[in-house]
Amino acid sequence: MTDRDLIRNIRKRIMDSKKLVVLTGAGISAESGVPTFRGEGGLWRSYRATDLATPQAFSKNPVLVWEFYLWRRRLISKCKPNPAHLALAGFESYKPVLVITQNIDGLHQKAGSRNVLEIHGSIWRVRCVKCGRLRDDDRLEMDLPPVCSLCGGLERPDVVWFGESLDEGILKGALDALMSAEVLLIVGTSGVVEPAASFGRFAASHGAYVVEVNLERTPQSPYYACTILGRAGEVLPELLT
Ligand code: BJW
Ligand code: ZN
Repeated sequence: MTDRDLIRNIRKRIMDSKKLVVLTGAGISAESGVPTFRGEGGLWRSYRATDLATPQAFSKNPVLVWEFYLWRRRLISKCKPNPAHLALAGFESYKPVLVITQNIDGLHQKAGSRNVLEIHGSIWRVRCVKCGRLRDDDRLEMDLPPVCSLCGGLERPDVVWFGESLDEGILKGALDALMSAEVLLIVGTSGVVEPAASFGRFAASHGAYVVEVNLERTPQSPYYACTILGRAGEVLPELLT
């Protein structure tokens, strides 16, 4: 099959299905200017992003971890949704779309997507480590570390770090959708971080036609119906508009 035929085939499957389910990772925001985790962008000062995204790093040095997240807030605040985010949001006028995202940047919502499950949390929310209170917080500057006005506990970004569990309700929502998906689009994720790395295989085992869009093949590619090699900002508008 030529690339053109493949794209036409996938478009038809999407158009014939009741609902589109999408799993996104850092790669979908790369063309907006948000650095990915693995690869050149994944460094801040001399630290690897994945070493700072841990409860151990936060216990050891909350101010350092907060500086990293504030730096990312400032960076993300300057980024706009790209044609990939916009194509997904625009597709809601044809079909129901559920976006399951590992990204904490909020760019899907900014593009207009209304049905987004943020399985790794949001950089725009904080959580008190002592009393658990959640609150929205979009400040780009603050005294560090922030403390809870209710109990005086330390506040942390409301994101999911390595070794932490995903929110049960959100995970269940994602698994339910994956189980009933006819087509699953997986965009810009390296497929190495669990449990999201297994979502595509899970959906495929329940009958979904799974399409991956990435610059390169991933360890999960062998389990999917096909991989389209290309930039999300170019491929998604081709598939969805
Ligand atoms: C483009 C592009 C363009 C670029 N167009 N494409 C089972 C086996 C082994 C280990 C585990 C396991 N179960 C759990 C674990 C431990 C751990 C894990 O998976 N470790 C592995 C690394 C080995 N998982 C967890 O701890 C999870 N918790 C959990 O499972 O709890 C229960 C449990 C705990 C412990 C043991 C057992 C069970 C939680 C994971 C939380 C991940 N958190 C982070 C940080 C979030 C907050 C923040 O952003 O700061 O989430 S880490 C980081 O990785 C972030 C991302 O969401 C996540 C995934 O990264 P992603 O999105 O795939 O980005 P990249 O950079 O890796 O890839 C980008 C891709 O885009 C590349 O492929 C590019 O080619 C592509 N690309 N430009 C298209 N223009
Ligand atoms: Zn508190």
